[in-house]
Amino acid sequence: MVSIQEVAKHNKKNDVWVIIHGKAYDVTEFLPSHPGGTKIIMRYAGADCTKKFDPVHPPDTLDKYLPKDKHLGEVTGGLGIKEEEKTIDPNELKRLDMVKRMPPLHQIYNLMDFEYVARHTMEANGWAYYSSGCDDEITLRENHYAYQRIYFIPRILVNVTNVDFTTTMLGCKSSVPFYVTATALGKLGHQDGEKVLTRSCGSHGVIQMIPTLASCSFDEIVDAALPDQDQWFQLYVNSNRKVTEKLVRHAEARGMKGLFITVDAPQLGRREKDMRSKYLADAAEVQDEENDGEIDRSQGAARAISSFIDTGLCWEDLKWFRSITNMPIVLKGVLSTEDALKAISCGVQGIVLSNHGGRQLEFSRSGIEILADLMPILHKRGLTDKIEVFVDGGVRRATDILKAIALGAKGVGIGRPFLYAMSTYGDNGVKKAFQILKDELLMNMRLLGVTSLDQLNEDYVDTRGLLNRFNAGDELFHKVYEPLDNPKFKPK
Ligand code: PPY
Repeated sequence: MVSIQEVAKHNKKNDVWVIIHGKAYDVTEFLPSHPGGTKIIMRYAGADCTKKFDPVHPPDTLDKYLPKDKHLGEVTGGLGIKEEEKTIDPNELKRLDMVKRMPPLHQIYNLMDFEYVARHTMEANGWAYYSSGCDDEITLRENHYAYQRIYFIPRILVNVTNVDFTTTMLGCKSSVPFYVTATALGKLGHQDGEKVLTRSCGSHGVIQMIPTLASCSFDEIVDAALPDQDQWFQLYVNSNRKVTEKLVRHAEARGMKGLFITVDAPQLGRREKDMRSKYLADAAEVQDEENDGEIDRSQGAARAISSFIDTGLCWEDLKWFRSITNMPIVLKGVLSTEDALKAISCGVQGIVLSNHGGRQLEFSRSGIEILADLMPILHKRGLTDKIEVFVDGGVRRATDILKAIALGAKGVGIGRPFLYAMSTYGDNGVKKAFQILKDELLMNMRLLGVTSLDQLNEDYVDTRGLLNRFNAGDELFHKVYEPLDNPKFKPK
């Protein structure tokens, strides 16, 4: 046991204690190696940092990374919450008011509606982190627009009384041809983080891809699943390959049915909404830095934790991955036909045509556009059976999913919309999002004149407009899309 008064005394760089969930920790020696930098810890030196700590650290972090003798025990004498902000920002007051007046769930009709509510009710940092794209967000918007340049060529007079949209992806049965793709830091949106997605997937027969950078620990997420619920694991390759190997072996031991190696993020893209929001939130800190000349400006939530990712990852490493796991290996982030063909020749089981939700390389093409290029080549070379092709980015409607399936995708990854459903209405929100997509799938398959997904092919879509990249003028999208901001002038 240690008193709160005692903890408060340890607030200097050479002697730092913090309180997390009512327990004190000596982080002095750990300070220089904190992936998020020293500044953020120093802001909470001698005080409670639970609220800042939780969204970005799985609960087993302290046990894993801080030696036992630095765990100082229960704190007595009060909660120790440092007074953070003296005046509440008017935007925050407006947000809190809107939280109280959230539309009831029955008024949510489509996935954009969740995004609209999220934009107005999520905490600023969480919204900025989830919604951010890279640079000018041209790619982020293009991902969505690209689907609007494809039109359907339906068939009539087909008996569509019974429609079946179940499918199999990487050998896993799924109730739908989409999966919840990996997105980091679930606790920025909901206190239960990724477990909300797990539970909802369980109740709807949807596959979840568990992110390396989840807010919950990997085991917590697996434990939240039903016994027969299939999950995949998304991997950020750590430069310390021992750490990577341990993660992969553990994932396999815990029953993961696919290993999705992220290959498009040797360095994190520049997400300026995230950076700017962080900048504003930490304005006081930056001010201090300007005064003492120590420049360590916040880079946003994402860049703060990305330093471990191996910039040296390359094609040769795939043999090593094959030697340490029997899980199907999928490369997530393929953006060219050339790399897709290379992936096949390396013997991986799948690829995801993805530009990381428009968060990495600006002006990378949308997954759906690359799919339309790639599949005819695979057909011509007789390679379609060699690999499962997935696509993600910009999907908001079942029509988007059906276009991808018609063009040869095995399944479609959806990320942000489920985060927004989770952040606004929790489990019920995510379940409703699944149900909306299921209803849309049923209706649109009937209207297309197909009763199962394998009947769809490229003859059902007109892609002639696909390469005319232009802004399709989608009204709902423009209402939820938050334009990039400019710097703020100092207050008078
Ligand atoms: C992303 O933000 O796009 C991610 O994929 C997660 C992430 C977060 C922080 C560092 C690296 C990747």
